[in-house]
Amino acid sequence: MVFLLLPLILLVSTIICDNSVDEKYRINCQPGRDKDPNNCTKLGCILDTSNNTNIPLCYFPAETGYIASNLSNNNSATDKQIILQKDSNSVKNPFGTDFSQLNFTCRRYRPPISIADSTTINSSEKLTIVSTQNKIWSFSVIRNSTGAKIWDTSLGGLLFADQYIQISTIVPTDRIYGFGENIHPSLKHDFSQFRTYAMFARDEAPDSKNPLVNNVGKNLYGVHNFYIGFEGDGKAHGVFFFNSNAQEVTIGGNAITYRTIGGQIEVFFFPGPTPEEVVKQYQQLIGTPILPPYWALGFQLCRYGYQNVSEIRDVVERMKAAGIPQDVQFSDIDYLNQYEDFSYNNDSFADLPQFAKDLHNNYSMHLTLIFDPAIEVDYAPMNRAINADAKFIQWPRADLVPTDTQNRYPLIKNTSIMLGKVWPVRNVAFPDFLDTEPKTNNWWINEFMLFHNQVEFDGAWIDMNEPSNFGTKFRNSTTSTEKDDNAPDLECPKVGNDSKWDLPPYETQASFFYGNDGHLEGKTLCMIGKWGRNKYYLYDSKSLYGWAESFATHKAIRNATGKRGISISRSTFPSSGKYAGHWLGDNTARWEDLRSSVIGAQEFNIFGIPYVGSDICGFGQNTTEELCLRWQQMGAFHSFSRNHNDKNMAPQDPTRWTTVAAAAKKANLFRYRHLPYLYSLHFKASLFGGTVVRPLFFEFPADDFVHQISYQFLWGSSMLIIPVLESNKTTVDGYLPSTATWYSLYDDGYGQKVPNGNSTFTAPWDSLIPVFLRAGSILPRQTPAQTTVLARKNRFEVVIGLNNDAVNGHSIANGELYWDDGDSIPPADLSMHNFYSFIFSFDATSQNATFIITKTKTATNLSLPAVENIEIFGYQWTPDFSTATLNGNSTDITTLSTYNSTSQILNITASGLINLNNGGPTWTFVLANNQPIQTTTHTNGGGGAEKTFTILLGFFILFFVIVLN
Ligand code: MIG
Repeated sequence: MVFLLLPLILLVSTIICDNSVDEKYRINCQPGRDKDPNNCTKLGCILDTSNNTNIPLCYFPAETGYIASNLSNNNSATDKQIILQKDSNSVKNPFGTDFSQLNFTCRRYRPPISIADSTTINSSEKLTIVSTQNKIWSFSVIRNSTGAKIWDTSLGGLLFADQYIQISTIVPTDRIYGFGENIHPSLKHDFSQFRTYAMFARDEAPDSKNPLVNNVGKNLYGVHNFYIGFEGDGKAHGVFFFNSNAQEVTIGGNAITYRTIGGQIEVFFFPGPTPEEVVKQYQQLIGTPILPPYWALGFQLCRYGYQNVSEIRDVVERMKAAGIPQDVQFSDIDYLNQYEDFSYNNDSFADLPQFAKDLHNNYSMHLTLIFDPAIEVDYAPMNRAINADAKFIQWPRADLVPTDTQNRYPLIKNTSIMLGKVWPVRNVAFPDFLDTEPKTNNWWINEFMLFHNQVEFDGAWIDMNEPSNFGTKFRNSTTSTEKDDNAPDLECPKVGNDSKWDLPPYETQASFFYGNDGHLEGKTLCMIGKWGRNKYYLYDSKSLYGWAESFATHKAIRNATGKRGISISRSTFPSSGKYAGHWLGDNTARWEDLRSSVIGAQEFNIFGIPYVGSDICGFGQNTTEELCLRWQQMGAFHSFSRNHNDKNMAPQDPTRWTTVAAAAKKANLFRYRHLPYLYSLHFKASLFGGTVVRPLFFEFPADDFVHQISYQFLWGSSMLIIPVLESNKTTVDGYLPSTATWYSLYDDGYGQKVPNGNSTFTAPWDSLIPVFLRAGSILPRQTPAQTTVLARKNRFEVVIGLNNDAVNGHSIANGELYWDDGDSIPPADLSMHNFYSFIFSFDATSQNATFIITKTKTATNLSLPAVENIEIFGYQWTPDFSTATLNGNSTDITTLSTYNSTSQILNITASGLINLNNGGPTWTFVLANNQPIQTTTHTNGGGGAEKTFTILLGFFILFFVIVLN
């Protein structure tokens, strides 16, 4: 050993003299538990003896990596494979032996990875991969049109051992958004410190108060290794790192470093060039988001710790009496008999079946129930599973099975099922949702159907699917095990070769974050466990568990209910959005958590899961009146809008305080009025891909200021929301992008133009939070009601914000409506679904105003309420109501219509005004003006019109695979 060390030290001292790396391009050589500087140079890495804790002090030499063996200079690598050879002079992988040979391949889209929607791709923007060799081999991903480098791996650091893979890239700007699931202190990443975000699905409550410990952000429930980045000229691209092992990224300096402990490096690049196009392109790969049923956009109420059905009945009644719109009532695990899936407590929840019927019949409401994946191993559903040859996560070999535990349960004693322990008294088994045969999923679906025959639930809330397990221990560990327990703890192998799964050479921050006793098995099953009928180790695939359960439950809820249904999953992975929505997990009733939920919902829209929201008023700890009020106001603007509370916490449904009840009522009524718009956004995202709740930089990428904004967001391109997220405020500071014109949609100055730029907006408790309509937009809406089922029958309305940036004296606006029955199961190809779509356009001059509705798609057997109200902001002429015509025939609007020349709000109201069930495909409404009352004031332009979708897609996959000799 001494012999070997000497040359190493010599080598290292040379490196220190010659090769120190600028802070901005450093790659940490000691990311694990060992931070001892004395060990740094032994690794062949470079030690910086300063004490700046914001940068890596022990880092890889720049020449770390591979050499290409078949590369001519400046080679465009698009159509070829490059054989990479580990550079013998390069530093050794600290966490295993690097494979000596790698295959680098880059090529056009390769359709069938299991999550991919295959599609034909056509792109106006193109990316090229150029690989080069100086001392070591590296590559760049370059945008053809501008030459911008989206990725550039020339800083070195490529390592590839069996259980430690690393790649680093220089990024063009610090405008990088994404990666998850983590709590991020801001929407845009901060490159001023080297921050590492762990990605490994885990049952871990978000801590928004201390989101980073020593610059590490812990891994929450899901994994989304995807980001949107910007180049210097404002063009956006996307990068997806497709890998399901425990992994992490370090963001800092001018670079991003990826580390994963298995699988391969497979990277997808999306050329944009706008953020919304990036998301659409990403969804061409992972699938577009599920279309929720219309009722799932209504307000939802839940808590952990309802004692019985009558307590739930009471809260539903209180909500109704207070006039607070509510569509969905939940029940948490309280309803279960001994916490066993597909059962209900015959005492306290004996009334559950009748309650479900009453919700449907008497309240026009829906019921969502919780389902945990873990199945107690000695009751009827397990019996049926065994008989159906359904599979569960299992030990890979018989000698690993703890037979004393197994023997407790006659049903499974001869199996190698890996037994865990969750809520039920006895041990549990985890369904193999990646079963290579359909047996397990069919059994799950059948259980849903059988249970639905008893309780007519409508939605499925799938929790604990990281999967979460309580009290996992190491076999032979010093921690004592309680053998006489009702359900022995799971123990994972800690010694010998089998320990390589839970104790790999590099455990990732997913373990290090949780102290010296934390390892990969923490709060979950042993990594040696296998599923996919004994095909995949959890080590490689555990982060897919929530995805797989979502896939199965999506089918189960539809088969059981015969309707569209919806599932909400705690653990997610890319393409989960195709099957389920997500709630942001066990937050705390703190202002920090309210704030971080605003970032979280925007990020999940980027990840392709737009049906997302937080536990309104906060899950853990007792909330306060003010926090709950502000959270109800903000949460009314998240697609999944649910108040949820932990067991033993004081009740926090909005009726608990008169102020909160009033605020929730007001916010929900606003939401319900605008649901046709929100639903249309979801519909379009499902059809074409894209976001629903949208960060401001999506719409205004050229505005430098919006890149700093974390806490405002948009509905689509047309509605901007500025929530109040701090205590003791009756105003909120906000920013309205100056390339658009904005109208107030809330109490203060309703219908009036609002100055753009930075402002302070009024926001007392009894007002809506500030909401603005982008000029140039038309939003479909509908008179609200107590539930969406009732509201859907009410008249349609439209609100129009005129863009008065006159082109030849025209004031214009545009919009869309997508409409279906809201509850039926659409075909896999949503474009074949039975739905209506309409385009709205409005064009006014000093002479007259023309409002045109064009039906672009017709549904059968679906009648639509009439459009009976048209509200127009920024109308600068006095109309003559007697001149109104529809399709050339005079129509009477004189009784109820109004025009206010001061506010410039024109309100056209008439019963049965535009009947969309008859005639068409075009309805043209015209109204003449009397005379101009004032000259046009010029405002800044910027249309809010939804852009027509064009598929611009051309991305490359890079991936490295081990060359098998
Ligand atoms: O270990 O079902 O995130 O929403 O109320 C806690 C009880 C299990 C965690 C979920 C939370 C739910 C709770 N569950």
